[in-house]
Amino acid sequence: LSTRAATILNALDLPTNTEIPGVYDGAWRGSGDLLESKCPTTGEVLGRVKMASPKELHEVLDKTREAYRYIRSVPAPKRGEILRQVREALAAKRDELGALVSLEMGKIKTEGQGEVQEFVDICDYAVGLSRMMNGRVVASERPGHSILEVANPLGVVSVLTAFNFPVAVYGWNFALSFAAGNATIWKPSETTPLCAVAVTKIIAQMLEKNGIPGAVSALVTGDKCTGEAITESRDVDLVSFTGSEHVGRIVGKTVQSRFGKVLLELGGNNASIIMPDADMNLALPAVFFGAIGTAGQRCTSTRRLYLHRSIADEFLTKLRRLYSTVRVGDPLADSTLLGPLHTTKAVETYAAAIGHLRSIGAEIITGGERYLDSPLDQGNFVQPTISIPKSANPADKIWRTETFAPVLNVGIFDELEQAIEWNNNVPQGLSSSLWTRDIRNVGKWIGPAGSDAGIVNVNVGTSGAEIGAAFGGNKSTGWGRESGGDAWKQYVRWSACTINFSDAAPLAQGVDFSI
Ligand code: UN1
Repeated sequence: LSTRAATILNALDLPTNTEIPGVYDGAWRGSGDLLESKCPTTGEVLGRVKMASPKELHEVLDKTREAYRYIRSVPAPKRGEILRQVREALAAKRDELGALVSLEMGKIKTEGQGEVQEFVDICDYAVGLSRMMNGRVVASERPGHSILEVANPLGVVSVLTAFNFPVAVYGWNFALSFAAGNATIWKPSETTPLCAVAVTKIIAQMLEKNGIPGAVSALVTGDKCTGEAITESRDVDLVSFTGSEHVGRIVGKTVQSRFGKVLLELGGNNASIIMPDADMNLALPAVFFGAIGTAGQRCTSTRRLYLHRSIADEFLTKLRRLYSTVRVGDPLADSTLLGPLHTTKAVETYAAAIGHLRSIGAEIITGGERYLDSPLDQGNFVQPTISIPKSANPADKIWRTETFAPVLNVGIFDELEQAIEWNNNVPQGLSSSLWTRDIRNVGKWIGPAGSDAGIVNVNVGTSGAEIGAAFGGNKSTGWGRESGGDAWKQYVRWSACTINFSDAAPLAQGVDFSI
C-alpha cells in the first residue's frame, strides 16, 4: 500500500495490513467473500473487505428489528441530540473522510470534503427536524370528535447506495430515518466499501457512547445477491435505492410486489438551456462545472446543453477554451479539477458513447479520447468531451441515455419553447437549468408548461443542490425525494386517528344506522 493511502486509512481507523470486516450490527464481522477496493487514480488495491454471508445478512436483519424496537421509543428530540453528536464527529473527520472519498471514488479533494459536508448539513437539518416532525389536528364534522394525523416510526429502512456519492447519500437517508425513529441497514456500492466502513465506525462510536444499539445504523457490505435479498425481505419496511434505471425498475417491482415502501433515485439526463440574455460570465463556469465536475459522474451532471442560435458560436468558443484549461490528474492534488472515472468499466462506457456519437456523424469539438500519458495511464482518465450531434431530436438514443462520464451534447434552438420541449422529451427527469435575466422566461420555465424535472433551476447549474430542498427526480428517475423538504414524511407511517370524547357515537356523512 502506498504511504499516502495508508495515512488516509489509518486516520480513519481502517486497518491496512489485514482484511477488513464489512458487516456491522453492534459487532464487526464478515465471513462472506472478499471485496477488493481499487484506487481509480493509480489502480492500487486499497483494502480487502469481508462481505456479509447470507446467514450474517439474516442476523443483521434480526438485530435491526430489535434495534428499531428500542429506538422507536427514544423521544425524537433525544434522537436529535445523538444526531448532533454524529454531526460533530463527522465534522471533526471531514478532511480525512473527504480524502478517503477522493482516494476510493476518485472525485477531487474539494468535492470529497463537500460530500462529507453534505452529511454534516443533513444532520443539522435532522436535528432541527427531530423537534418538528409534526402531525396535524383536523376539524371533525362530528361534535365531540377530534382527528389527528400521527407520525410513528416505520421500522427497518434499507439504504442501497451508488459509488458516486459513497458518503452523502447514506447521510441523507440515515439522518432522516434515525430522526424518525427507525433502524437503518446500509448496503453500499461494491466499489466503495471503505467509505462505508469508515462512516459506520464514526456513527457507531456515537451510538455506543449513548448506549444505543449499534444495529440502529447497520452495515452489510455485499454484492448483487445481498441487494436482492434485502429488496425481497419482508423484514425491510422501506428500501431506498440509488442507482441505474435498469436496477431501479427491478427494485421497484420487487418491493412493490410485497407491498413494501420504495424510494428510488435513478438516472438523470440533465439539460442546461442558455438564452441570449443570459449572463455568460455566470453560465460558462456553471456549465463547465456541471459537465466536468465529478468527471460527469453525478446524477445531476449536465449532459445536454441547449444554446440559443444567436449566442451558440460565442458560447462554444469560450466553453472550449475553458475545457482546454482543465487541470486533470491526482484528485487529491489541490489544483486538480478533473479526476479519473471510477472504474475501467466506466471507461468502456465512455468509449462506447463516443463511438456511437461518431457513428451518427456527431461533431466532436473537443475530447473523445483517454489520457494515455504517464501517470494518467495508470488510472481511468478520459478527456472531457463536447459533441454536436447532427440533430437535436431527442428521439436519438444519445439524447435519451445517461452516460456516466464527462460527455456534453450540444443542440441549437431558436425559441425557448423548443428548448423546453427537448428538455422534457427524454425518459428521465432529475435536474434542469435555465440561464436568462428575463422574468417572463423564468415564469414559463417553472410553470405548468415548463421543465418537468424534479429540480428546476434558474441561473444555477444542474448539479450541486443544497440539502434543504427535497432532492429527486420525476419520470424514469423514479419520483423519489430525499434530503430536505417533505422527504422525511416517507420515513414514518402515518395514521389518521379519530377520537370521540363525547357521550354519543354519531356516524360520519350523517348515516343513520339506529337500532
Ligand atoms: C447524486 O449524484 O447521486 O446535487 C447526488 C448534487 C449533489 C448530490 C448528487 N448534492 O449534485
